[in-house]
Amino acid sequence: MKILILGGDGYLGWPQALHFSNKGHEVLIIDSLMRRRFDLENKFDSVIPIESLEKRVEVWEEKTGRKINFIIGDTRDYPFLSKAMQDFKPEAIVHFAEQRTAPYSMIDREHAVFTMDNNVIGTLNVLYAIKDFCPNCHLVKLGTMGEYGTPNIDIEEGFIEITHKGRTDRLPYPKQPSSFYHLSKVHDSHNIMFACRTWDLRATDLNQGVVYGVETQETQIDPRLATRFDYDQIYGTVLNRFCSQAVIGFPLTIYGQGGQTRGYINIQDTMNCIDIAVMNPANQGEFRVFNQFVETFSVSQLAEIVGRCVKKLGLETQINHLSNPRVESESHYYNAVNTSLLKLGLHPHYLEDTVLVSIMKKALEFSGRIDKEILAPSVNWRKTKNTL
Ligand code: NAD
Ligand code: USQ
Repeated sequence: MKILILGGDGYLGWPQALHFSNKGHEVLIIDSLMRRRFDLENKFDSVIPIESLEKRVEVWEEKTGRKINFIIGDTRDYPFLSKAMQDFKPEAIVHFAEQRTAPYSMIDREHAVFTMDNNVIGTLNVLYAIKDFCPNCHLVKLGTMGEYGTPNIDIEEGFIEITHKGRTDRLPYPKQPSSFYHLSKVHDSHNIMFACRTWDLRATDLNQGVVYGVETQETQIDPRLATRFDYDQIYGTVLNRFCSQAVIGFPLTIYGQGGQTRGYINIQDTMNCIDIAVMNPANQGEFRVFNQFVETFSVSQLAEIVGRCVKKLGLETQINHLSNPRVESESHYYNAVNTSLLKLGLHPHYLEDTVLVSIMKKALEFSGRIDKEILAPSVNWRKTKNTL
């Protein structure tokens, strides 16, 4: 199958490209490298050293004999995107190419505007390019569980059946996101649903939970194939951050009470879920939503597990309840459905102690690269101007 990976130089896009290439698919990566530019501009870096995209594909070919092509370009550049689509003619597009953090989108007006422009306009261009050049191509789009927020009722997969004044309909599940980043995903979902209904396109919106872990079957083939391991206050997700903090003895940064509960997924399961979505495409005209996570934890539970596991490496850690820089519920009901991917054959990897210890061992190996200065959160949701 011809698979286009948008955002294929990122944390998830790179191992996903390897995953599909390893299975014999023809893979093309498009990436604007905005993520690497952000690190260079702000002196942030991945805990695990990562190679340039050019080197990555070179090593992949050297190790496996398989070729992955790439083009540096931005989804917002429509002439560029449409040419790439016409030349490659993908049968599936996996779309990771967005500004993907909540704190980034809340730094100030400029970062909020960039997030909306990059994500919403980029995705709109992808929809136009599919309609104009390959209308049968299946779009697999990375959304987020954060689109739903934390309602006081069960979270369904994309849609909810509502009876109102005696009449019943299946409607999009109400969205109550908690950052401009998460809102950009809501806007994307609406645009994609509209395009499927109006132009008969087909798409799967994967509402993914927080991802943790750094190794997949393919990245383990050679250290130069490693994917990024973010731990900083902007791009680091909570469990990867706690692992990095624990191995350098930095008190774990729980924001507020720590009752914030989210869905979590191991990076290897992300690869498998996306594989399942691509191999079982939506029908023409169908807009499908899968909730992509395998288990839920509160932040406090994660801190407790990390504290227990780091002891197995002979280390101790403390917990620090910081004043919450975000505006979010710190104690709430959370029960989300995630059965679609399981029904299609997902065999989940759960957060066992051995898994966490192996992530921490990786962080320990490169602990000299962890900069304490970029661990503490400095983006406050209540302010319109924040400095990093
Ligand atoms: P990442 O920032 O590591 O990777 C995204 C890649 O897309 C980067 O390489 C970046 O340079 C590229 N990119 C961004 N905007 C682009 C544009 N306009 N044109 C071309 N390339 C562009 O992020 P990630 O963690 O790999 O996340 C990938 C996707 O998965 C995102 O859409 C994110 O919202 C979603 N997601 C991630 C997580 C997580 O925990 N990491 C959880 C749920 C959903
Ligand atoms: N948190 C802490 N301490 C920290 C970091 C985070 O307590 O040091 C808390 C946050 O306040 C939040 C929770 O942990 O309540 C999760 O935060 P996060 O930064 O790990 O995740 P989030 O901001 O939601 O974003 C991440 C990814 C994003 C993806 C989302 C999935 O960056 O791309 O969309 O996870 S979800 O959370 O399901 O929306």
